[in-house]
Amino acid sequence: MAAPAQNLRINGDRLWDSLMEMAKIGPGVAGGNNRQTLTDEDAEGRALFQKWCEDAGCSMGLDQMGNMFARREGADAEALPVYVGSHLDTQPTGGKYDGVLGVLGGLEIIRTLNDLGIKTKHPIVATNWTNEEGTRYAPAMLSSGVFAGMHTQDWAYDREDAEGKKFGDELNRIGWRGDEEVGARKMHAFFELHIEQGPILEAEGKDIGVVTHGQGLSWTQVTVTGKDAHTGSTPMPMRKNAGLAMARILEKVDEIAWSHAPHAVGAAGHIDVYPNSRNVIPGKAVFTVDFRSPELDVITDMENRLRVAAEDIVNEMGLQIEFEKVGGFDPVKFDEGCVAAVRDAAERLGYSHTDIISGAGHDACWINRVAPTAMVMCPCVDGLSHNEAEEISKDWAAAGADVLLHAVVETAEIVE
Ligand code: HGY
Ligand code: MN
Ligand code: MN
Repeated sequence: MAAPAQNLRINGDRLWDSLMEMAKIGPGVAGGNNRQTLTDEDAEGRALFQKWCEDAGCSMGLDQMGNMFARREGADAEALPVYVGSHLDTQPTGGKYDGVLGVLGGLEIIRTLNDLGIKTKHPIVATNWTNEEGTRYAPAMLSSGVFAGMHTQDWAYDREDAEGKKFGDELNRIGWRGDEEVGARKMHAFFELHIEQGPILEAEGKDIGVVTHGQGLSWTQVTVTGKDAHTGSTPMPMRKNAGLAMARILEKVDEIAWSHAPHAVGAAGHIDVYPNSRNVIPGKAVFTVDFRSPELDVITDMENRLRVAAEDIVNEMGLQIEFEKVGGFDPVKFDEGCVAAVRDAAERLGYSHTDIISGAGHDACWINRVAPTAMVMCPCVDGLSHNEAEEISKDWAAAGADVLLHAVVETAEIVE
């Protein structure tokens, strides 16, 4: 396959303008975004993405999980398409680039090929995966997971948010449930551009992360049950304080993760105490423990030690405990051919680059199970993400999209 010409580049201004335009939808309170999945804001962002894709001459597809597919025809209509995308949904205090850069980077590839009149043998399909974040509906990467056969659609439709609203009902409510069977689409390859969401690339002064692996993830929801009681009149020995038990368990979570330093990580981002009243000892605490590591046996060890430590704590305090696995995937090794296409692209374009393991989960981690897959990463300021202050530079965005363009076009094979 002929490699694309070195001077083949995307339009960085247009990509940046599109990022800023999309960021106006579902604004946060501190300059970032709150465009959570299946909200009206998500629907608005989807409509804008669809309009842009149609303006670029794409035909649109939509499956029964709301995954969006914008197809640019190839010279060989029978050839399996090269897919390129990420997610438009954000955290409640999310940034402007997490996921969005990958979706709009895919669109920018199509816009650039249109500008230059370049035809590829394989069609190219820009993609938006529903509910990558897993914040409103656990688990993360829900819809790419259904697409890859990791979850059933019925199970996904039954997932409930904190208000008890079901995923399937909300997808219908916003009018973005398609007819296509989920996972019926076959791919020649899948590429995802994403900000690193960590400090490595910026610290090492690298423009591009060539993602060889993704670390594995485990989400265990823990429910501790004690007894509501008065914070004033209840003697200390009589208390069954679920909040205190949770605090002791979270101390153990930190200790367990540190015991596998430097690569393992652990914390709880979701924490609810009930009834959450200033003068009531919490009778219940519900929290999700997030463990991650590039090594599966480390994840398994952390999960097992969590249960043993937590059981000991609640038994000693006379409380009850339940565990529910609400998310997880094994560490991922991306396709060597696709990874090489990313690395060769960075080299050809003269961008500094380094191999990297993804700390965060991505739709690519599931799609890698059904198609040759690789990721391109760009740095982010101070490695900060899942924070409204998330920031990247215009040059980083352009470099990442240039590399994505070359990797996609080389895989899709230029014909004229
Ligand atoms: O949790 C993750 O790693 C991703 O940001 N959803
Ligand atoms: Mn993301
Ligand atoms: Mn995210």
